[in-house]
Formats: sequence, structure tokens, C-alpha cells
Amino acid sequence: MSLLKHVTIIGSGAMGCLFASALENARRNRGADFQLPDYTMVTSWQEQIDAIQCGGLRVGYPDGSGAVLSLNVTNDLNSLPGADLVLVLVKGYQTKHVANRIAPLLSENAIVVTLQNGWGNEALLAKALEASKVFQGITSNGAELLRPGLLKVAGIGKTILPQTETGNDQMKAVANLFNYCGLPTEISAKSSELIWQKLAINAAVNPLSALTGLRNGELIADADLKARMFRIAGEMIAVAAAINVELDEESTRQAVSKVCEATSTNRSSMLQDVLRGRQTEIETICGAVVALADQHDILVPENRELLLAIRELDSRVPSGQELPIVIGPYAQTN
Ligand code: KPL
Repeated sequence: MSLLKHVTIIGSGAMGCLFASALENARRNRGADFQLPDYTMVTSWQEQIDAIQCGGLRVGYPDGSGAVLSLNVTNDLNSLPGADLVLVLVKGYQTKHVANRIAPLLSENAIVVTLQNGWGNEALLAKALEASKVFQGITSNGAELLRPGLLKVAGIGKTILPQTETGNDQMKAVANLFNYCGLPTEISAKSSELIWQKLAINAAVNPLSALTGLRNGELIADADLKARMFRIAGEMIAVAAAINVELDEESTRQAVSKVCEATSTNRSSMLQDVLRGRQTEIETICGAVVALADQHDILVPENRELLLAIRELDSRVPSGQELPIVIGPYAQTN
């Protein structure tokens, strides 16, 4: 019997749409060989719901092909069947709000997986839920929501899920599902290192792209910016070590270059936020690094400078311009 009967994706930004569209595509082309779960993408972003329900989600792929997909999207938490997997893909500043609304959505053996950028999301989810159900992975896909209902996929990268004692069968089922849906996924015993490597990539790429307006490939092609990105990522080795995560400098540099090349035409998610006049995820990226560095008396001047520069941009965002809260108040029916 399949361990995954229903998947609930929380968040309808670029990553939420990318995962939902991969599930929907697989359902369209389903073979008899794989038992696919149902899925629902949950959001209270009404413009996005209206666009998808009226005309489907239009998706452009890196090879130039496209598709129009009718995704299952709702803002009604009461309409959802119990989820065996809840995939959290909201912005970091929405995690706390969302975390407090997930428990009623879970089936008995459910797991909650966050693939969000940044540091601290897993801890917030674990605090609000049963910690043994919550897992952090990473994804290096590049995608951009050009407007509600229109997704551009810039590059399909790897998704890494953690190896776990408690949820391993479910985790394998999740990895099999993503792989079946065309999203290359591995389970790794070294997920902490990879999570920190991804954090280093996000700290190196996202703020600089937001400040310069450059796409990921343009950043790495500029020798000065490349050197700066390597310095930013390099600062995180000592911070990671302070919480017992071993990051290797050379492989972190290589990872920064590789992701920029694989998503070269992509505007980083932080640049997308700034261009749309929305709040960024700087606090869960450089903010989290600087906070940890301060706790352990480690100097991180590059991360601190980026944190202050992006905070300045964030301070100009008029209130209400952040993404709409992804799940509204949970309406109890009983
Ligand atoms: O995670 C990303 C982001 O934009 O947030 C990368 C990997 C840098 C892809 O753009």
C-alpha cells in the first residue's frame, strides 16, 4: 500500500508551483507502474488562486516547451483530506504563522518537509508540531513566478532529503515520488552539511543579485563578484563549525559556481522579491548567519554588510507588500 495518499503543498510561490506542477504533470502522464498521490496546493493568495482556477498554471520550461496545467489549489483548509506529506514552501518570514496551522492537516503517520531557503524554519516547525515529524531538505531548482498563473522554470536542480531514523520509509516514498515526477531527488546522510552548503549558496547569490539586478549566471561570470561570493560563502565555514557542521571550503565554492551555472538565466528569489517591491528572506539567510556568528564570537563582515544593505531595501517595502499570508486563520468546524 502506498505510504503517500495525499500531499499538501503549503505556499503558491515559484517553488510551490514548481512542485505542484511536477505532480500534476505526472498525473497527466501517469503510467500504471506508479501509485501517485493526490495533491493540493494551499494558499490564501487570491489573485494566484483566481489565475490558476480560470486559466490554469502556464509553465515555461528551460528547453523552450510549455504547458498549461490545471492545478488543485485552494484556500479552504477544511476541504483537505489528511496529508501524509506536508511540503512547506512559504517564505521564511511566514513560517511561524504557517507552523501553527499545520497540525490539523496531518494524517496519523504524516511527515512535514521544509525545502525553504534559510536557517531556522525547521526549528519553528518543530516547535509548533511534533518534532519527530519535521524534516529539512533542500532544493536547487530555479523558477520564477512572472505573474499570478505564469511560472518560468529556469533550471531543474537536485533536491536532497535527510536520512532519518523515524521517518525513513516515508522519506523514501517522498524521494521516489519526486524522482517519478521529474525532480531528481536523493536521500543523504550528510543533509546538515548540504543544508549549510545551500545556505552558503543563498547568502552568496541572493543578496548580491538583489543589489546588482544581475541573474545568477551573470554574477558568477563577473570575476570581482565571483571572488566576493566566495568570500561570503567562506565566512560560513566557521559559523557552521560552531554548530558542529563541517563545510569544506573548496566544495562550497564549487557548489556556488555549479548552482549559478545550472540556474544561469534565473533571477534569484531575493532579486524577484525586490523587483516586486516585496519583503525578502534576508533574515533567515544572512540574518541567521550573523546571529549565530555573534553568539559564537565569529567575524562575518561580508554577511553583516549584506544583511544591513538588504534590511535597508526591506525597510522601504510599504506594509502589506509582503506576500499575502499563505494560510488564513484556521476555521474550526467543530
Ligand atoms: O535558491 C535559490 C534562490 O534563488 O533562492 C537559488 C539556488 C540561488 C536559485 O536562484
